[in-house]
Amino acid sequence: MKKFTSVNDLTDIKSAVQEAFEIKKNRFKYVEVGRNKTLLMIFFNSSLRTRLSTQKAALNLGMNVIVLDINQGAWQLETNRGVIMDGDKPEHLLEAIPVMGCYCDIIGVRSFAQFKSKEEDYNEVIINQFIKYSGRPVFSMEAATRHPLQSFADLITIEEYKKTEKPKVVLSWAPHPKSLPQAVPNSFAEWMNVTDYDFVITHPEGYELDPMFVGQAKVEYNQMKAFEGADFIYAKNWAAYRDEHYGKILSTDRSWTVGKEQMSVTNNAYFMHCLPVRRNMIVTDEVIESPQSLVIPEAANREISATVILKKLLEGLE
Ligand code: AN0
Ligand code: CP
Repeated sequence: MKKFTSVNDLTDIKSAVQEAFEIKKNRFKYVEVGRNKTLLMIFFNSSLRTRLSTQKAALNLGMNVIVLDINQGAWQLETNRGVIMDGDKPEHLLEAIPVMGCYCDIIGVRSFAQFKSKEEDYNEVIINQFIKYSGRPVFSMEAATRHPLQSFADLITIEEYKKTEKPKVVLSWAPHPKSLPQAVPNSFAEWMNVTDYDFVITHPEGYELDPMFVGQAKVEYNQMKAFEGADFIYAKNWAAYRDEHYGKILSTDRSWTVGKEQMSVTNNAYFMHCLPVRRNMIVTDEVIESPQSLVIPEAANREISATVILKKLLEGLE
């Protein structure tokens, strides 16, 4: 594999999930694969899980790891070409990227949607520049429109816990006080759409996602109705995508907070969230602390998804 920015970079999802289960049984099985190889992780945004799980995955494979937080100690980077750099940014991404490529074999990038321009975000300008100018295989640690390492871990988790062949999986919007990217729900939908699960998306009107990601999913505006008979509830907030509302908060309606009442109409569903989660905004204490909550095993599977992907990227090195 030469890059990993979406589900489309995996040729065979089923075998990738099988490989994940194999690695979960013996996570050091491929400790020789990354010997003398260096992973560079670049963060433009904060992280707890991605930072730790990806680093752990690299260690599982015998790699060395370097981590750089652009906003803590690096030069502030100009990202637009043609700008007269007389402001507060001393370095341009166009030099920084190839320099970063000199010190490593594989690069992971976290660069969230900035909500300044929908076009810029949805063209994945930042991570695409890494792909173009670093000379290294690049993988997403959540870019502007997708978070594939998360979605892969989510799929592994559902495959581990499902009780029927084709579970009903519901992605539900939930309220949040800040504007959050669509990357997690976009990506989750994209991965669910390559399974044969019964996949439903529910959100208030105005929160429609890019149809490219919604695909064949059912969209149901009534959350209670969507939850009926569900086997998995996947909660997430996102800001509006559509039109002039792009990046805006249209609702903070706490009747959408996932609580006992909503869970009671499900098929004793498991609760999932990528974390970090705001309790009693997205989900009540009661639901996240219940035995049906998978948030910790889901986070644990981030190490597994990252190990599979890094292994594939290492195997693709010339
Ligand atoms: C980020 C998001 O919603 O994309 C990261 C989630 C993994 N969440 C926050 O910024 C709170
Ligand atoms: N789920 C996830 O990616 O968490 P972090 O933002 O903490 O990395």
